[in-house]
Amino acid sequence: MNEERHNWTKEEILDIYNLPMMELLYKAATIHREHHDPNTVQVSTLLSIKTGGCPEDCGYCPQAARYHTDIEGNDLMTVSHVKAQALRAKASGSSRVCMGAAWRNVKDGPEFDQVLEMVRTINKLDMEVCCTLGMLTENQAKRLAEAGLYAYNHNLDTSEDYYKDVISTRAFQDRLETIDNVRKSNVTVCSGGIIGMGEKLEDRAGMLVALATLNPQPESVPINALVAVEGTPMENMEPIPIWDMIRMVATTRIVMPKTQVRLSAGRTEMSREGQAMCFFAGANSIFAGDKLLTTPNPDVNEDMEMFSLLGLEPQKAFVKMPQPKTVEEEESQYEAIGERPKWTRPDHTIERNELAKQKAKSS
Ligand code: SAM
Ligand code: DTB
Ligand code: SF4
Repeated sequence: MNEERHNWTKEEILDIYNLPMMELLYKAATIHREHHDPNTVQVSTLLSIKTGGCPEDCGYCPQAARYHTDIEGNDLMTVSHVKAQALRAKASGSSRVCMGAAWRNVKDGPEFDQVLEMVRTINKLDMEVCCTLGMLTENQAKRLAEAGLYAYNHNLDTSEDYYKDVISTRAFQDRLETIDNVRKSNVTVCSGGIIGMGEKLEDRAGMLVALATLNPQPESVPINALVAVEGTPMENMEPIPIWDMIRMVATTRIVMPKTQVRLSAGRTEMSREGQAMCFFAGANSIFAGDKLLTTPNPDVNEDMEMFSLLGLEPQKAFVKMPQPKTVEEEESQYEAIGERPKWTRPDHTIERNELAKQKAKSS
């Protein structure tokens, strides 16, 4: 069994990334099967609760106020609008809702209170709820946790070296600090990045080092292909070949065996065969719905058709099956519940609380 390792080096990760393709796929698919059900994919719906007008200068982002893009900005959505959208998402097979706001950071006040109410509302629908709201303090992370937040998305986006070329209004270290604040609450961490922004392979490996050496590793890692939006500084970036996405997904799977690897932005440009290779290489989540935050995404019916073609099933929310360690254990679970067990990420909350207790005892 390949367990979580936190001492990965850039050289080791580059060696994995550059393996002959068949070798890489075999290795990644083998590790994938040790920790996950290869026929289950989590479906998460994105909801842009506050669009556009962001003061930051992220070079890839259509929501930065300083770029002249075609997006329609709006104020913070109402709780009832969010509830209606979440119900629609649930009805179409999503088990998770991820709410995004074009904010630099969260500010305490009525808007944050409204977001907390959205979290409570979605939680009551028995769906996993995730937010991506920019930088957070420890106290804000705790308040989100109390409201029932399941995950917080905060991407590193690229390597520390390349970060300065992409964003100047904040530093890589700021991102790590927010991730740390999330970790101090019981909320799970979702953090990944974007490929196709003109970065070198070393930057892709550098980003994976930064993620894989977090202890514990993020429960979820989205891998986005840049959506080059007119009006942003990256509007003329060449699209990446699908092989880069497959290599990136496979490498992520190998260095973060238990993590949920999300095949994120850029799927409208990928064939079904290409996406199937990504699932084989260890991707086990997608964002569904015809829009990501502001850019197009495949229609949910198209995705469900692809799932049925590939024999994939959407993962249920909060499935808490103990992870079988042996074939015998898997067989006995199978007999007990009469269907294939749905493997899920082990709950690190319990592990973390236990570790904290032990630490407190020994000090
Ligand atoms: N403002 C918050 C922040 O930056 O953390 C949350 C929203 S922001 C839009 C969430 C993530 O979307 C970014 O970190 C980036 O990885 C991704 N993203 C934004 N624009 C993108 C694009 N054009 N192509 C691919 N991914 C993009
Ligand atoms: C992530 O890594 N990708 C999603 C989600 N987390 C928030 C966002 C993708 C945004 C793509 C550009 C847009 O639609 O505005
Ligand atoms: Fe703002 Fe987030 Fe877009 Fe950067 S990625 S401009 S912080 S919305």
